[in-house]
Amino acid sequence: MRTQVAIIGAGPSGLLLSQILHKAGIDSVVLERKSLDYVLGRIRAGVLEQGLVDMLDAAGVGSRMHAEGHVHDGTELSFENKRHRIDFKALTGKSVMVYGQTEVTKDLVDARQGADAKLIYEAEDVALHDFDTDKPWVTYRKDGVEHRIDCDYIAGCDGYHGVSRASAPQSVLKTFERIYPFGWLGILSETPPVSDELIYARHERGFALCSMRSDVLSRYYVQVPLDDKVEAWSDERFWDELRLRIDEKAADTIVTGPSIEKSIAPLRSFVAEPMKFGRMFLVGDAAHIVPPTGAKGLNLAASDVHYLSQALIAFYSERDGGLIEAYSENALRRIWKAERFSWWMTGLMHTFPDAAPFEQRMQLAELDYVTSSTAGAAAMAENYVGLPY
Ligand code: RFL
Ligand code: PHB
Repeated sequence: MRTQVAIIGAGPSGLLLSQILHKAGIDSVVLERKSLDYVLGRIRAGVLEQGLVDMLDAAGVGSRMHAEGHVHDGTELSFENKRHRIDFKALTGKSVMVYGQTEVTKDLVDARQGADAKLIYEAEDVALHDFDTDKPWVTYRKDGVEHRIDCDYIAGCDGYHGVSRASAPQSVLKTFERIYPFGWLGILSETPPVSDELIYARHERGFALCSMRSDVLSRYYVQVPLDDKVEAWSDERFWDELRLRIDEKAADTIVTGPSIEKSIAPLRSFVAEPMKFGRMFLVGDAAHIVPPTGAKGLNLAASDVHYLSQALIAFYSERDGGLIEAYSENALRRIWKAERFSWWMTGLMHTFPDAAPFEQRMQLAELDYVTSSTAGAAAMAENYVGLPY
């Protein structure tokens, strides 16, 4: 088989890239290791920046998001038993969209399948070849049969544990990493959200987040030690702990119910440089991870897709390879700023096991500053709604 762009991974970055290229008349094949059901069963991000909303609209997959998603003009920070609102709209003129990554993925799959796309699930042993030449190719096995795809470019959209970054020349690859000494225990429950907007709560017992997917579906998280096991957290224990960490007003009004999903995710900051190796590109989580505190992971994957799709479109329509050469540099400039914001918000809101009393007071002083100074609030709001592409 031959295609113009071979895409590894059918997460949001691979699917969005494939859909945008399709709209521009560029052919691609997407290879995914897991089944479609598995991919659609993952509960992940929930907050979309305006930039991603605009890309989904331009890709022709925004209609369900506008009908079912919720526009949020601000968020709340809770500490010392009080909530403080950060008004995104007033401070930046922008808002965010609350709409689950699972739904974005589903909308993209529907669009790709509707367009008869080459979307290959359960592709085993994907391998990347000769991307340091101008004739790269990819191999995989499906139902016991070996296949080969010849292409012009390979997009590695296969997440943190994928094969693309592992295939890059390790002598050229530089990585930067911070592992945090805690994780997030998250639950999904069929209950109405406790508030109209997200609540990010700092408490001596640890961070908590009240988020949502719809008027009848809530997503809550509590910070837990890295070695905690999901089995140790009954629903009752989860709700009791959450109530202790949020302000009393929220704790008194929260509606609890059985969880329909419960999992623990570790927190990590990670960047791989560069993001281009000859004719192979890294995109999204394959190149970088942020702790979820700033809601940036999915949005960063989308900005990579923006830079790469524009570069490929310029190449195929005008034979101009300038943006392709600049892809890594352009994407990384924005990535490092989102890494900084996610690291900053994580440091501001979490309890660190070895934090001295002085550092705890610094957190509170910074929260007081962010919630009482227009400049402090504007800096947070500008980053949360998303820096320009
Ligand atoms: P994905 O979504 O990991 O997709 C990669 C795909 O590649 C496949 N794959 C392979 N396919 C073929 N061959 C191989 N060898 C392969 N190896 C892997 C995988 O099966 C998968 O389908 O990466 P992508 O597309 O770059 O998208 C990134 C986002 O998924 C990620 O950044 C966010 O989900 C991160 N994230 C959050 N981001 C936000 O913006 N806001 C949030 O609120 C937020 N919450 C979260 C999150 C991530 C979480 N994780 C990872 C557990 C909450 C959680 C719990
Ligand atoms: C979520 O709803 O899953 C969510 C929202 C905001 C975050 C992280 C996760 O910062």
